Amino acid sequence: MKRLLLAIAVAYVPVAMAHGEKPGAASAVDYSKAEELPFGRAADPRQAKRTVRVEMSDQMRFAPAELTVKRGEIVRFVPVNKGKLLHEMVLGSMDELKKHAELMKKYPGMEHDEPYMAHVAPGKAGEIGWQFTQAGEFFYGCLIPGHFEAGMVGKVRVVP
Ligand SMILES: [Cu+2]
Repeated sequence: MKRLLLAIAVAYVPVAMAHGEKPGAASAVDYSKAEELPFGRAADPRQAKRTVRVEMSDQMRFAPAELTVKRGEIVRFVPVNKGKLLHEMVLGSMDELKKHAELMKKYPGMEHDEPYMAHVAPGKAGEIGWQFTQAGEFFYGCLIPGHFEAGMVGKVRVVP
């Protein structure tokens, strides 16, 4: 099943991080080789001038549910799980998130791990370093089956 996801998501896998490296191994990642995706690229969270703490709740909400960043800005996201359920923060376009959510529904046990997502256990915090290289509207969603559909989605407005 992982294979199926990879086949579908292959265009979105930054080469340098495609082999199961965890956030803890970030120092070993060559971010200069991170693939440019339609919604930006993986970036070293230590280079971020801005940290955005995003709380995730069992009410199926992100807080904040909306933020504005400047094009080119590197953001260090710290998703914090305030609930009792597993939640995740996945960055992407609305189209990609919807497709991915469908896939998760079809294959609930599916493992997925990419630099633009963080799975966060109850009471824990994760980290995503991301550079928004394109202006436009992008999103973050929780793709645990049922959560996205319940409205667990937030918006990133990237201004030029
Ligand atoms: Cu969730």
